[in-house]
Amino acid sequence: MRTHRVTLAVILALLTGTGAQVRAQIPATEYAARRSALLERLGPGAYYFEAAPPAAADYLPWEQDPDFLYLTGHLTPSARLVMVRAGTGTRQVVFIRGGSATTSVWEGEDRPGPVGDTLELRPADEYETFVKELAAEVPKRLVTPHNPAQGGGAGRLLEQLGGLGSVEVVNPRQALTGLRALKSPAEIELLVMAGRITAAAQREAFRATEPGLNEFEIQALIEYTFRRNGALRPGFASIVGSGPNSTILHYQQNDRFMRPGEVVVMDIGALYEHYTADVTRTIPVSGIFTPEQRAIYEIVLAAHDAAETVARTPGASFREVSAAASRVLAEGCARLGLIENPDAVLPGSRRTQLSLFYMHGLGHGIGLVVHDSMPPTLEVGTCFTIEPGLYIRPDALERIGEGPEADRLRARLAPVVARYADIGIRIEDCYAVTADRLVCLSEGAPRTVAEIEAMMAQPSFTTVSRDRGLVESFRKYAPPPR
Ligand SMILES: [Mn+2]
Repeated sequence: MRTHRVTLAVILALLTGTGAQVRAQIPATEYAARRSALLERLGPGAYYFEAAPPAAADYLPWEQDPDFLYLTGHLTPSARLVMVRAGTGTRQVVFIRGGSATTSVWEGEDRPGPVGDTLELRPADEYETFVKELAAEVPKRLVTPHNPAQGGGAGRLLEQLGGLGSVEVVNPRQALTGLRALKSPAEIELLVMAGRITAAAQREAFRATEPGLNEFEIQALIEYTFRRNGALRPGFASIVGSGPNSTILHYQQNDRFMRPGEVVVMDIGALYEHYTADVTRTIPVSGIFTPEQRAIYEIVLAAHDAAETVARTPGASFREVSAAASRVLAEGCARLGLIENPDAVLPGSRRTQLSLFYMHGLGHGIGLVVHDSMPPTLEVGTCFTIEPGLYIRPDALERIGEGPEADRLRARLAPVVARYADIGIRIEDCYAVTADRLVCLSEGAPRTVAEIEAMMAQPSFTTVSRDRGLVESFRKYAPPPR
């Protein structure tokens, strides 16, 4: 409790960029605690985890396996973690490749794991000897996410313990998902930084967006803002979708020239020390919302607010948070005539009419991956997103179904769908539940219509250095505009 209270002050200082200088990182003791928690949950046996293999070619970027990173903090490819719990004793060993003069030249020195960790470090080529010397009293239980039947390090360990049939093989996936669902104060600090940087990128994008720019120019500005503030890279493929692309949920070509009178959806997240934020804003390309865009926007914003209000209630379940948002979306769509009434379903189906325009869940956990695990109720340590959206795609009419009743509904909705066609709106923020309150990690990104329009009127530093001729020449290669 006390730790969380101290941490809230730190979080607020980080959010506002004031106060104590904090080196945000996961302490070695925390890695040890994560491994102990896993051993506690899954009991005696031999545990085997493998780092991600090297990239397919040495000029390609490499990423560590999230579970391996979670348990060790090591950023070395092909490393192995072996833990043995037998009787009252536990051994924890990491096998890493020994640096050679050649790897130093090509790849630099290996980054060691967290300073002060209690893990025993051994060179990779001692693995075989270690396995052979494993005491006979090791329980015949192998905990590993890897398939030992496929050989490799896990297979070798299985063989030593007695082989398939005589050894119980346990997949730790579910236990790790449970552990990773709740974030520690140190993890929340990293997510705070990820959220702050992502919000800064949204603000730069607001200032720069204008008709005639290409989506990739906004993407470049966003990712430039990530890196120049210390983020490693985007935590997932950046989505910058204008006009009809605003209604494609996971659009990522980002190569269309934006036109006046359209909206642009920007769904982005900075990866900071391997923890990713996830923040979406939707803005009018021309700087002012049209009445139609604004009508949809205000519904999504109201749904977002309703969800956030429920999320602030101690002990709320995410299902309740989600239901609050769906209700507001349905009522708003009914008001505009996009659906017949808030509870209306599709003819001959149990699916709601709202699902024609809102096709995804309200949110998800965030952490080492953008869709990380989270518990069903918002306990202290839960880090998650709220992201309602409405997407008015002309093909919604085709998804109504077949038959006379469907045809009648299609005819009734067609003019309304035509009026709001190609408007896609998503508003997404990320949150952390602390002992004191729900902290919005992305509050630096303006959200209301007035705030957005005011910020879009501000000058951007990028306009001066844009090479218009170079960018315009892309039209020659771009797909024909819709
Ligand atoms: Mn998301």
